[in-house]
Amino acid sequence: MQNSDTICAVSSPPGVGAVGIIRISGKAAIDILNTVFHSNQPFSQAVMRHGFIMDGGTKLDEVMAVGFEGEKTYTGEPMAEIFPHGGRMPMMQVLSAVEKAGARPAEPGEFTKRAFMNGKMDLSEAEAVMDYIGAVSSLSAKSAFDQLEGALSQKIRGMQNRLTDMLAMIEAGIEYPEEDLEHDIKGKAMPVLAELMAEGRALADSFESGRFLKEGFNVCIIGKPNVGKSSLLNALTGKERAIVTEVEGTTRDIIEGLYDIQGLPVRYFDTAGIRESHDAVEAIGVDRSLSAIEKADLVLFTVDGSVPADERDNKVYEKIKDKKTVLVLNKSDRGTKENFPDIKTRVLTSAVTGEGMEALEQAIYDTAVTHQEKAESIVITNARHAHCLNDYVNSLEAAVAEFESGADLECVSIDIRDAWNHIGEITGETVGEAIIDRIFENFCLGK
Ligand SMILES: Nc1nc2c(ncn2[C@@H]2O[C@H](COP(=O)(O)OP(=O)(O)O)[C@@H](O)[C@H]2O)c(=O)[nH]1
Ligand SMILES: [Mg+2]
Repeated sequence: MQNSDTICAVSSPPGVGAVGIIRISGKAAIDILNTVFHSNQPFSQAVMRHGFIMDGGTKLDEVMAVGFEGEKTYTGEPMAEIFPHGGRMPMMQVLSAVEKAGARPAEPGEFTKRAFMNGKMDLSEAEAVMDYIGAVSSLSAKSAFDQLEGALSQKIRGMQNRLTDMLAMIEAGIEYPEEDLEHDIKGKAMPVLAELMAEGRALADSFESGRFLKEGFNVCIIGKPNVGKSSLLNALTGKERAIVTEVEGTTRDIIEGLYDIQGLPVRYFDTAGIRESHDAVEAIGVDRSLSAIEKADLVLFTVDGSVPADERDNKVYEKIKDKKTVLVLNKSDRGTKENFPDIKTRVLTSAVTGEGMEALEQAIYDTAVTHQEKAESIVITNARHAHCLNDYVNSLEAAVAEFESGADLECVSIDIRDAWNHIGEITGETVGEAIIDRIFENFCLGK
């Protein structure tokens, strides 16, 4: 499928750089390139040329440029790339010359949308492009790149193929009812259905930790004043972000730090110590701490472990009881007292000597990434995909229930077809235009 119009956009990041990139895609890409770009050497497929961008008789810029005829391009249609000087004016002038020569400005994500429409990549691969660009840690980047390379698509296609085989078998049963194949079919289909369901569930469940790869794992440092929360933030991120003093109520706003534990993006929130405060600013800080608890994926409940817990610690514990919690017994350099025996996951730390920091990081990592998920090589990082997988599992469950209740093979086949379609939405095979548009709208310009 070819689009009738040719699009163009700045593909390098906004702002000033040494060299910029202007991309052109569509039927007229090479003609447009040849109109604006003048070189001593003739055009040659996929060969970078030196030359000048001309607007009529006016030289606008001295650039490198390259053109790709045919369909073996990112978008699956002819493309050209011009590398002007990376300033605002050179880029604007070259872009407007390209537009004057017949290209129209691209919409966000339109290059990748064309790649999808032209069958160069499926929807999950296209979505992975943006995830890869936006990846904040090495694990996020790896999982996005695997998806971009088709790891998820292959897995989905494998599941679909097994469903297709099963459908063929069921249809034979529907077509030749006299042969009484129903019992045989059920016997063969049930174990496969169980297997497919388990795989679907494992994938859907991997979103539990997979979402952290994209959004970051939110870790909130909570405790009464002066237990060493800000010192912990500084020790964990290796930066002096938060002010540390002996004065209670020093931290009044939420201080955030993004950090990487074994490739997992972790966002730490240092908060105001929770206590009753008559100071208006501090009271707002305490309110913010309380709402930060709500959003936290994990709470580091921090106490001064060198002294027994007091009423103020108990009050803090009341607020976080329902959250996933690691108890941090800080100030271990001054000794330790037994505290909060109910909390199983606990780490002794000293923000001053650095003792226990690695153990604390490991405890954080282990809460985010469970063992089962470590074993599952493909991780779902996209809520849309998790949703499709849940629908898929539900349809397979319905198929199993129908087999069990002795329903018509027709009914079973409808559910299996539904399951097929639900995972087809991940690769885009069975997805509607509105969803496709919504996905690409969120892309950046020029991608
Ligand atoms: N001995 C010792 N002092 C600490 C430790 N962590 C923090 N402190 C001190 O405790 C005081 C309060 O620390 P701060 O990080 O501001 O606590 P916050 O109010 O919970 O944020 C400061 O004087 C820190 O130097 C620790 O592990 N050991
Ligand atoms: Mg503080």
